[in-house]
Amino acid sequence: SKAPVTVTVTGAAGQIGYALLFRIASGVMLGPDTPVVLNLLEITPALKAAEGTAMELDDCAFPLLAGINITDDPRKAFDGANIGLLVGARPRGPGMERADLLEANGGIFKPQGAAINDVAADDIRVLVVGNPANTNALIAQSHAPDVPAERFTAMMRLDHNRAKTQVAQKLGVPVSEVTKMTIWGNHSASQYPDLFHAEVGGKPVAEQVDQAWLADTFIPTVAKRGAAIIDARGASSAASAANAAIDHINSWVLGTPAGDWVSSAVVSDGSYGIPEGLIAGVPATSTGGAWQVVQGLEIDDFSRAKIDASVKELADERDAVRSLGLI
Ligand code: NAX
Repeated sequence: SKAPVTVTVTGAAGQIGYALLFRIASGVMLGPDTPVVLNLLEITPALKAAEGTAMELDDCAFPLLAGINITDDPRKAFDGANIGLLVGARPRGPGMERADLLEANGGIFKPQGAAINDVAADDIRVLVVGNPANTNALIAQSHAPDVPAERFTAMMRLDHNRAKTQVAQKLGVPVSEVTKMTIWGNHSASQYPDLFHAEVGGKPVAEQVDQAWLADTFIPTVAKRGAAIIDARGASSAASAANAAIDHINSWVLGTPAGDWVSSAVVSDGSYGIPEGLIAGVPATSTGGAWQVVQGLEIDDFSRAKIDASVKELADERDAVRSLGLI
């Protein structure tokens, strides 16, 4: 049988971790033939809670779960890791300035990047979920000089899935009929969900909805969905975020379907005028375990302005972490 894949999950005792680990262990992320070892990284005060989650994982008797390790040491957690899901992050507290937030996250993602550099497996693939996800991914990537930069990604897939469902509900079609969705830029309120290239029935969605709905309802609904969930649930998105992380890794490792693409934040090669090195959401396919940016899409003035605004926010975040000495 196949050798187990080691999956490291940080923030494993948090609410996304709780929604994520059981599904990874069940085989939905890497497929029904791939055993997994779960390495759970937590801060010291949350180790006991992580142990509780591990007890429940044991109690599921998942046939594919080949082992669980729990630690508060990133160098143990990433030892031999093939996949890293970086979920644990420092949320913005009351009165916290942006620089404080970036600094606090630098304290998390710098050592994790360095540990990945030193002890992870050669094929390590990293998805950063913890916010600000794109910039946290940039921090980790910049501290892993021996790992190919393209192995560090950030999550746009929750926004992508949200956008697909908004379109499906608007047009009264199954979500599976919505293809070629793209979330450009930053996983933040500045993100740009693009309906000029998304298709239903082989035709651009933008031709099937009125411009006012697209600009004044659809885009803000997708961009502010996280806040709407908090308002309704009294807690931030967890199961949907975990689901999106699983989708992202599944697409990356097992490939995207022919004739479609997904949204992934990857290290920019300069495509679409996105400055090289920024980790920005783009349309992407995956084959052979590597992302390729979908090339050649025509970008009209409306989209150009939206993409540029979100990318500018990413460039500003990069400049801020650079001036703080975090990259
Ligand atoms: P929780 O607060 O429930 O869990 C976070 C966990 O991370 C805690 O158990 C904490 O002890 C742990 N942690 C903190 N610092 C750590 C460190 N240095 N090493 C290891 N573990 C550490 O948050 P949860 O709801 O699970 O959300 C986690 C992150 O995902 C947040 O940053 C959140 O903003 C982000 N999200 C990102 C999304 C995306 O689409 N990219 C959507 C959902 C979510 O909001």
